[in-house]
Amino acid sequence: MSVRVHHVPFSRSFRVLWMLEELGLSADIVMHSIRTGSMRTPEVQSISPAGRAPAVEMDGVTMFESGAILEYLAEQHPEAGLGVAVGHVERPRFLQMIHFAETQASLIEQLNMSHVFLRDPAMASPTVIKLNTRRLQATLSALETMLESDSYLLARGFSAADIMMGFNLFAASYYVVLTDYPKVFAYRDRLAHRPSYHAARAKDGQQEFYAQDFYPIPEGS
Ligand SMILES: N[C@@H](CCC(=O)N[C@@H](CS)C(=O)NCC(=O)O)C(=O)O
Repeated sequence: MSVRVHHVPFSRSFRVLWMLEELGLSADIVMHSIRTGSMRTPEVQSISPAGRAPAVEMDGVTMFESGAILEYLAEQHPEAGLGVAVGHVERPRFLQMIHFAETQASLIEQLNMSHVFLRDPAMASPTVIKLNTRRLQATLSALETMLESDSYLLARGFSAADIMMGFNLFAASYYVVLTDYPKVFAYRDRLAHRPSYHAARAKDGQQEFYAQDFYPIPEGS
């Protein structure tokens, strides 16, 4: 399969790089930057009209939306066992977790906007930051109740849903103390030990968002 990925380091397009490593597929990776707006070109927007990463071409098929791309790749490569077939007892949970990952990612995105993307940090609302942090914490509490020890999101084992969620957990820890969620913390560690994760990180590029390791809720919120 010939694959071209428009990628922003440490963004949701990392999920595609990770999935490709799980599948043993190589890709032509085109690097972009959110700060320079380099996704807003006719070439990228012909694939992803909103100019967002990931935007991919796979054997002439173009797609955006990381969850849809991962589901498609899993369907194209059923032998890898990274998707769940229609009719399988775990199909509802698979779909649920793919989409829940985006509920969580949207909260991280809001926090990124408040903490790292505004030109003047004084423009951010401490109240909104507090609310979004609490909402992010609620998604992690939910995940904590859904995870078993020594497991992935599905009882049948590692799947594309873990890639969707796993990416988030490396970004969430800039805003929440992940050790407050022991099963989630152990789960992230489990994911981080997968060779595919390391191989994808080696291709990810330098993140240009975070200037510190942790961004607490501001005083006075
Ligand atoms: N739900 C979409 C979200 C895509 C998205 O918003 N990507 C961000 C990077 S994580 C982006 O390209 N942002 C560009 C911008 O905000 O200008 C997905 O999962 O692919």
